Amino acid sequence: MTSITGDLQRIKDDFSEQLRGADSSEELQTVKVAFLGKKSALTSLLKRLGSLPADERPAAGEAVNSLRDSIEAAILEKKAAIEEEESAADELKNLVDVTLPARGRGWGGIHPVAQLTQDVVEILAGIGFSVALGPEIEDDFHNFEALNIPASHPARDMQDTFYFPDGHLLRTHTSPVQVRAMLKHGAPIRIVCPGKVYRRDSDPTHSPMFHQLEGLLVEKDISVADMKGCLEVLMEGIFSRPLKSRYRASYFPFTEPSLELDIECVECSGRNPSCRICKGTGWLEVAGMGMVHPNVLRNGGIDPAVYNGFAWGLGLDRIAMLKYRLTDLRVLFEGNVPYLLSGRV
Ligand code: 2NL
Repeated sequence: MTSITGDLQRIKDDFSEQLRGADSSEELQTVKVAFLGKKSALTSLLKRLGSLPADERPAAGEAVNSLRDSIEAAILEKKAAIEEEESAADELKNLVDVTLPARGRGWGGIHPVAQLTQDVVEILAGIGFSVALGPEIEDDFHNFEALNIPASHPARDMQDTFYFPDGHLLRTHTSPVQVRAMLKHGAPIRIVCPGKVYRRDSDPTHSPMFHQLEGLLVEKDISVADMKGCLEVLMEGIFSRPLKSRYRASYFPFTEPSLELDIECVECSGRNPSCRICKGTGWLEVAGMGMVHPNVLRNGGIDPAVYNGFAWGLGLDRIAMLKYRLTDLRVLFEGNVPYLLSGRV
């Protein structure tokens, strides 16, 4: 019995120590196998009982079984404690902090050309203009013929215009919208026509698609002075300050007389001989215009003996560049959202 008592004490101490060190379900399982499994010291002790003298066997057996029971009980107790701890830790890990702010969806922004279009439309609404829109796929009549553009005009060339096999084309300016509006509504009329236009042109300073904005006013007794006044309201509105302007004689088939408008350089006001914007000229070309040609009025169903008026056209991309101080036209077409939203424009 003495030898067994010592063994039992050693197993008991050994177990106590290892149980203390086990603090996960896995470690506890290892301890359980080590002390209750087939290869455990306790099992081999049980096997040795048979070799003891008969009178010692009952007490020794009882002592071994009692230790076995207390080990089993201790393991169960520890198991419960560990499981409780583990599930508490698990719960903590899955806790949701409902006070955290939502992830958000990122900010949307208005494209510079869209912003400028809105601004121009609003300025012109203030002096009686409404917006007119039309198709981007046009026919020869509305895009060229009605505008007094002769069959021989270079703009009609395959080299400059995108044609469809059936003779339709991508509009090369927004003028056809105005032709359609004259035919539909007649005179008097005050409309502004912003939109995409297309030309077979692609290099660092030309995009095959760009944005134009044209305006048309047809009433009675309209003069070049009315046209100039209108364009000056527009330019002052766009650049948020009065700017000097000058007009140069020009030529368009759809207007007579025809003029081009230059405004004072928005960068240097003519004070910098090496200005990168005006190239030292002090002036920026911003629009073409003129008194609507009688043939164009007629083609629009309006009697030129009764009504007259003016029209203008300007490139929105170029004006957006000037207004927002962009140095590269391409940023307007690349769709680089982080750049467009960076506040650079
Ligand atoms: C330019 C020149 C211009 C027009 C567009 C127009 C439209 C009708 C009748 C007469 Cl329906 N004219 N539009 C007139 C003069 C110039 O644009 O340099 N655009 C970028």
